[in-house]
Amino acid sequence: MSWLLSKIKSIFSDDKVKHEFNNELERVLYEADLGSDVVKKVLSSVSKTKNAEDVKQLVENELMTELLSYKKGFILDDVLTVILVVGVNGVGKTTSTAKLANYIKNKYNKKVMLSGADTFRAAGVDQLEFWANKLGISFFSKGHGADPSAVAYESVLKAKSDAVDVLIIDTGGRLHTQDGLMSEVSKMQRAIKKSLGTDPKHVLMILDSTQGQNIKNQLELFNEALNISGLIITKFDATAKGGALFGALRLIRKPIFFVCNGEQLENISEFEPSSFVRKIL
Ligand SMILES: Nc1nc2c(ncn2[C@@H]2O[C@H](COP(=O)(O)OP(=O)(O)O)[C@@H](O)[C@H]2O)c(=O)[nH]1
Ligand SMILES: [Mg+2]
Repeated sequence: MSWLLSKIKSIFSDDKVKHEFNNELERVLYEADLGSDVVKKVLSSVSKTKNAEDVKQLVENELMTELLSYKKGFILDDVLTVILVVGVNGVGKTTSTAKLANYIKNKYNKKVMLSGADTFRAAGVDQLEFWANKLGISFFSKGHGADPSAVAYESVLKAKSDAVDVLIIDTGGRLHTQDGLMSEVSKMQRAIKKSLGTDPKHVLMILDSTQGQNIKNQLELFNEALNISGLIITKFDATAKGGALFGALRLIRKPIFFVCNGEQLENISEFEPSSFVRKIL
């Protein structure tokens, strides 16, 4: 039995007066990290139900409705599609970049190139190059310590001259200050526009689903600086409660394109609301 269902069942099994019951249920729903909108909707319809399964079904329906609004097809351009991958340190940017490259290469049979702009860490570039070699796709970087914007700019020119279909640019997530990080990624976005002639098709933000409430700050910060196009949720295999994501997502309402479920290349799939809901309930 799911965590939430067993909690709900235990509330039903006690002989409680109605307002006590509602308070208990409210507490359990918040404990599952569901947002106040979802909790209010469930509480307002709960008077019509008679058992725990009904309540679980109500929660499930509310979540499905909400999550469906985050589903949107991941579209590539016919000409060079540039994807900038951003997020804080350790969330899974480099791993997700490799997974996404593999996914696009296999699903669309496109020519993909990776660009390593995490030049801040000594191993940042090597880690991505390892994946590019493993996937048998081309790789561009200027090595440890190079200016990330110069890497972005030049990799676009290289991708154009090599008739690449999809260029994915991996970035660093650690600088001395968050302001520094935001101005660096904004500068990269401008550098891409200069060499490409248009904005990158996608600015994908990587969110680590195990990070709970921190996700909110990260999302606001990056979205304000970059107007992100959508999200990749990582470490969904390792998160205990996915509910905390909802509050954060509700703030900016950007599509979730992919969900990652492990460290292997194939552990990426397009966002499916139903599997998300199963994980939470
Ligand atoms: N369990 C799990 N681990 C992941 C997932 N994605 C990334 N990781 C691990 O998280 C760590 C940081 O990943 P990395 O791509 O280097 O993060 P970056 O600093 O954002 O580039 C590595 O050990 C990855 O193997 C995932 O979906 N599930
Ligand atoms: Mg990295």
